[in-house]
Amino acid sequence: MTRCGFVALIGAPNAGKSTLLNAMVGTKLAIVSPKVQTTRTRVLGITTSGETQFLFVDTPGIFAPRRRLDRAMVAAAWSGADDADAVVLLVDSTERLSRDAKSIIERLKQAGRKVVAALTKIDLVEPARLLPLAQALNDTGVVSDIFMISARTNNGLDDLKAHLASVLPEGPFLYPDDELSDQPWRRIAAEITREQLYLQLDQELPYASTVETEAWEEFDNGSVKISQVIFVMRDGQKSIVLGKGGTRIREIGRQSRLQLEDLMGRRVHMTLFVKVRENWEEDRERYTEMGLDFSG
Ligand SMILES: Nc1nc2c(ncn2[C@@H]2O[C@H](COP(=O)(O)OP(=O)(O)OP(=O)(O)O)[C@@H](O)[C@H]2O)c(=O)[nH]1
Ligand SMILES: [Mg+2]
Repeated sequence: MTRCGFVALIGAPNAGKSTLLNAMVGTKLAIVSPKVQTTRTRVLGITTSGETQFLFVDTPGIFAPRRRLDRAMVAAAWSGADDADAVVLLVDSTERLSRDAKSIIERLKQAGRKVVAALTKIDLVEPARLLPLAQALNDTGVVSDIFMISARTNNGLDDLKAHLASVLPEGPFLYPDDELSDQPWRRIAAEITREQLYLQLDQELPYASTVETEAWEEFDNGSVKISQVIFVMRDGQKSIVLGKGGTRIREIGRQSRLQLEDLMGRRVHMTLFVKVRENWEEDRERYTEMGLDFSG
C-alpha cells in the first residue's frame, strides 16, 4: 500500500519554509532571501521515496497583514494549512518565539489543530539553547512532535520525513514519481527574477514590486528567450531598479539568467523592462498572475 498526502509548511516570515521545501525536493522550487515576506503564494514541491509521495506545500509567512497583498498572502498560507493532511510549523531557533509565531499557535489552538513543530536553522545555535524553545512549544498543547532541523546541513530532515511518512494517508500517488512541481516555468522564471530584487535591492523596493513573464520564445537550438516586466509603484523606484546607466537592472537580469540556465539546463536570453504602475497592488490581474486570490 502506498501513501500520499499534502504537508503544509507554515510559520512566521523568514522561519526557513522555502529553504526546507527546496531541501526536501532536492532542487530550487521556491525563492529564498534573508528578508521577510519573500514567498507570496503557495508552492508545491513533490518528492517520492519508496512507497510514499510527499506533496510539500511552501506557504507565505503568516504575520499581521496591513495591505491587500499581505492579506492575500496570509489567506493563501492558511488555506494551504487547512487543505493539508499534515502541517509542519517552522520556528526559527535563532530567536525567541516571535509575536507572529505566538499568534499562529493561538489560531491553531482555537481551531483544535495539532501540528508537527520543526525548530529550524539549528546549525546556527548551541544545542542547549533549543531546549527552552522546545519546552515552550510543547507547553502550547498544539504540537504533537518536535523536530530539530537544519535545511542547510540537512540535519534532522530524514527523521522529519520518516515521521511525516507515518502520518500521511494511505492512497495512490497523485503525481508521476519523477514530477517535482506543478508550477509553470513562466512563473518560476518570474520568481527567480523577483528573488534578485530581494537580494539586490533594499528597504521598501522588494515589497513595492512584482515580476511577470510576458513572453517566452523557444528556439530550435534549445535556447529560450524570456521577456519580463518588473512592476513598481513610483518613478523614483523605477530609477533605483534601473540603477546608474542601467547597471542595476543588468545585474538583476544577469543573475536571474544564470540561475535559470542552471535550473533548466539550457541557454537563456533575458530581457527585463521596468514599468511604473502606481496601483498594481489593486489590480486583480497581478494577483491572478501570482496565483493569489484577489477578493480578500
Ligand atoms: N543557517 C541557516 N540558514 C537558514 C536555514 N534555513 C533558512 N535559512 C536562511 O533563513 C533565511 C530565510 O529563509 P527562507 O527559506 O526564505 O524563509 P521563509 O520562511 O520561506 O521566509 P518567507 O517566505 O519570507 O516567509 C534565508 O536567508 C535562508 O538562507 C538553515 O537551516 N540554516
Ligand atoms: Mg518563503
